[in-house]
Amino acid sequence: MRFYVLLGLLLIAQAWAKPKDLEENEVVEEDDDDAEADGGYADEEDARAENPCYNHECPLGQECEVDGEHPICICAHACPEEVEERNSVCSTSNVTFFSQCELRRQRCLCEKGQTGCDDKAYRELQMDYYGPCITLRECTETEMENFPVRMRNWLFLVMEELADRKQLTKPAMKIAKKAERQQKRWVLPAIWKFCDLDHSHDLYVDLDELMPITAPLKAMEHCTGPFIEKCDADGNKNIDLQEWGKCLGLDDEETEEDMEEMCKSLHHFS
Ligand SMILES: [Ca+2]
Ligand SMILES: [Ca+2]
Repeated sequence: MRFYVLLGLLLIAQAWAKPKDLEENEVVEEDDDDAEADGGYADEEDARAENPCYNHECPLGQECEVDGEHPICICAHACPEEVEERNSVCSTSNVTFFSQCELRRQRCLCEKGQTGCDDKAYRELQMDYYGPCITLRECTETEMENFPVRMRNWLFLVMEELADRKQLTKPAMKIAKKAERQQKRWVLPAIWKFCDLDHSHDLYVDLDELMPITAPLKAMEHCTGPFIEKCDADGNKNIDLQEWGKCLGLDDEETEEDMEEMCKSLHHFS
C-alpha cells in the first residue's frame, strides 16, 4: 500500500516539476507569436494597456504592482488562507508555514527588509518538505542500505507509468522502452531522472532541482534526506552524474554509457 502511495507522490512530483517553478525575479513574457496564434493578440494588447499587470506573472509569494506604466513584482501583501494541514510546508530551518506561498512571501519580505518579516534569518528560507514539520526518525544502517534499491525501482515504475500515459517526450519514451528490455531495468530510468531534474542543463543537480523528489517524499520516507546527503559525496551541494549513479548502486560502466549524451538529447526536447 505504502509503495503505491509513494509511486503516486513521485508522479505528482513529476507533474509539479513542469512547468518549472518561477525563480526569484524571473518573469514570464508571453511570446507574441503564441498570442497571435491564440487569436487574442488585440485583446491582450488592450488589456495590457489598461492594466500593465494583466497576464504579468510573478514568482510564488509575490504579486504584480504597476510602477509608473510598468509592471513590477513585489512581495505579496498576503497569501491565500490555507486551512488544510497538508498544504503547509516545513522549511529547512524546521519552521512550519501554512503554505509554500507564505514561506516565499516571508523570504521576500526579509530579503528586502520590509515590514512583516517575522525573522531576519528568513532571508535564507528554503522549503524542505510538504506538510508540517515533524521529527523524522533516524535512518538506520539497514534502511539506508535498502534505500537505493527501493528508490531506483520507484524511478523505473514512475517512468513506466508515464510511458503508459504517453506523458514522456519522444527520446524519453525510447529510453523507457529500452529499459523494459534490459535485465537491469532501473539503470536507464535512474539516468533519465537525473537529466529530468537538471533544469539548468549543467549536468549537476542542486538541492533546489532535487525538490520535486525530496519535498513529497521526506516526511514519509525518513531516509530521503540522509540519502541525498550521502549522494553528494564531495559535499559541494551539487550532485553530478557519477555521484548519482554511485548512490543508486549503479556500476561505473553503467553510468559511463554516454550519460552526457543521453542528457543532452533529453534536454533538447524538454
Ligand atoms: Ca543543474
Ligand atoms: Ca557533489
